[in-house]
Amino acid sequence: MDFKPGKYKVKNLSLASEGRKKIEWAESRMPVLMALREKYSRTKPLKGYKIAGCLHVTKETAVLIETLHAAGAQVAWSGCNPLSTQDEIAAALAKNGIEIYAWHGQNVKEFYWSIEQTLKMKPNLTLDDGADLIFTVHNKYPHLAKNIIGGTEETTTGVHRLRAMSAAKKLLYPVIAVNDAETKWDFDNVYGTGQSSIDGILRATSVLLAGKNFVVAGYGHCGKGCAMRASGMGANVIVTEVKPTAALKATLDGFVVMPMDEAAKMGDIFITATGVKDVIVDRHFKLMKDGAIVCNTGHYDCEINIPQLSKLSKKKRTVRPNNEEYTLKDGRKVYLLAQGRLVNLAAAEGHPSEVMDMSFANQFMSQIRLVDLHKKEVTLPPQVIDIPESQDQEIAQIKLKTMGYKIDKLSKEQIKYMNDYSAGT
Ligand code: 9W4
Repeated sequence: MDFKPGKYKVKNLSLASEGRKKIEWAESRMPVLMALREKYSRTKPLKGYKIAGCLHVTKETAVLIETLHAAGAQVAWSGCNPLSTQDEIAAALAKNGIEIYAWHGQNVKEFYWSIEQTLKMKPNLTLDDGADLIFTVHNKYPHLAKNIIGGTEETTTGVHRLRAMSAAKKLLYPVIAVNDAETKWDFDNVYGTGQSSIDGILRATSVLLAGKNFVVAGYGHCGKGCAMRASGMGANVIVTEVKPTAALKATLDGFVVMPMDEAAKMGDIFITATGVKDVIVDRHFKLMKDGAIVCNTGHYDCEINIPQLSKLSKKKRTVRPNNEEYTLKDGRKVYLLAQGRLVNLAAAEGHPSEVMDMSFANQFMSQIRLVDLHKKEVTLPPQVIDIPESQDQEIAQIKLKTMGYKIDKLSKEQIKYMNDYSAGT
């Protein structure tokens, strides 16, 4: 471990050059954040502001951190999941003078120790994924809240917990719900999860998707993304659902819909994306074809009932990284990927940088917005604050521009026509 109090604690500083190459690769795929860096490194609107951040230490997060830093902020960072920190990225950031406390495989004590180190700077802003940093301030260091003008939160779960806190009037400062930006959740869930889940399946199995029966459980945004991409690679997609409107959308999108009890007999590959438990259970394993592949991309690892699969099996062995072969008592084999955890994160690299570009541009713009309002002496209530529609459109517009696309503009007459209720048909 490399430790310099007040500066960093990371696994191994000598990994820095490997990490830097990965960060540079992400930079080349994150044009929105890089355009914002270019713009705000000139005016440095965050100068004099201290940001404590608690978010997965990945190559994409590094691009966000260095953009905040380039815009003038003093930054201190910790990871928000003990298993998601990439040590080479943490090393590259530490080497570049970013205050960071993060290493892969932290225990619970080390995890909170790291968060607490970032609070020693007495931050003016917090940036969270899962709200652990905000909770640490509220539960253990509430006196720090008086210096904090606001925070931002990345995920659905975090926003959900913060709304509950706000309803109970327990929130000490305003927090912007980055998750609820359309340029965040819609693109993350459909395009990010869609591609990275297929990526995880292929890395763990290297099977041909063309001609396979690919069963997607759940046709929410993630399920839709997986179905769309599997179909694009030539698989026959079958969707299972409990919600009539979602099932109807799946059929109109061209997919076959049926209950899991029927799909279980037909599927070659199964992916769960529902958010509920026990989607694939023992009666389904009993029906599956020999060689069936089963995985999950929903948030919880209980969508596939693994204890029941183990109980049905006489033998289990790892055949490839993130791929376990269960031999059932009648000799059939079922392959479980990434131990039923999120296959896109455990067996692949999560959302592609191009998708994180928009999520993190929302983080960056929200931090800028908090500082802007503070400078204008506008006080936000200590509640969960939404991203304005204009920020979503601005980020989408920059993304389009960096991709080389132009779009049309409404004329004054068109706007007038749209808003004129007297015009009739
Ligand atoms: N990563 C994660 C979490 C747990 C975990 C045992 C071996 C989420 C979003 C972003 O949660 C994240 N457990 C693992 S690997 C693993 C990875 N195990 C468990 O067996 C493996 C996580 C956001 N994100 C992207 O999606 C892309 N860049 C990003 O910053 C990152 C990580």
